[in-house]
Amino acid sequence: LAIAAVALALVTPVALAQVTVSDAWVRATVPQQKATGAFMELRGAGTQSRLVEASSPVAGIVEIHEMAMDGNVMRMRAVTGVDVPAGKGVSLRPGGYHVMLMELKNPIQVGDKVPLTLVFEGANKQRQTVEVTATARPLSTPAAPAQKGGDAHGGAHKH
Ligand SMILES: [Cu+2]
Repeated sequence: LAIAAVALALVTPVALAQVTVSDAWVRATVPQQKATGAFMELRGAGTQSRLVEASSPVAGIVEIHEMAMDGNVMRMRAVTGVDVPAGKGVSLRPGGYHVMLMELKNPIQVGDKVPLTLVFEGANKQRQTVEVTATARPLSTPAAPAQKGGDAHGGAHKH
């Protein structure tokens, strides 16, 4: 009976009640690099919610950033959050939204597992915390076509 209960718990559609996060990864760093980006796929819950906060033990400061073209220069800026519409997918990826890890305590090596805590806020202001593990991928990952203007997650990142 206990086993049946566990199995039932696994198939209960909790996923509908919360945002699901998949394919989380972090860009590996080179020595002296103090900031990098974390990327992932978000899948909206049954109702609209918003990624409002992120943290990680590997970084002193974690912000939610957006990259966008400013004239013909790609810039990034901190945003107050990322909306995740009900049931819709939102990508955090190079060239767009990302979780910015700053004041890195150590270089992030390819293959490292980086814990991230994401906080989502629902329409009712209720907060939901999602823990994910992001795997570090090489700096040169050709993950997006939007890498014009150099890699802003390298030494060029300024605040
Ligand atoms: Cu950034």
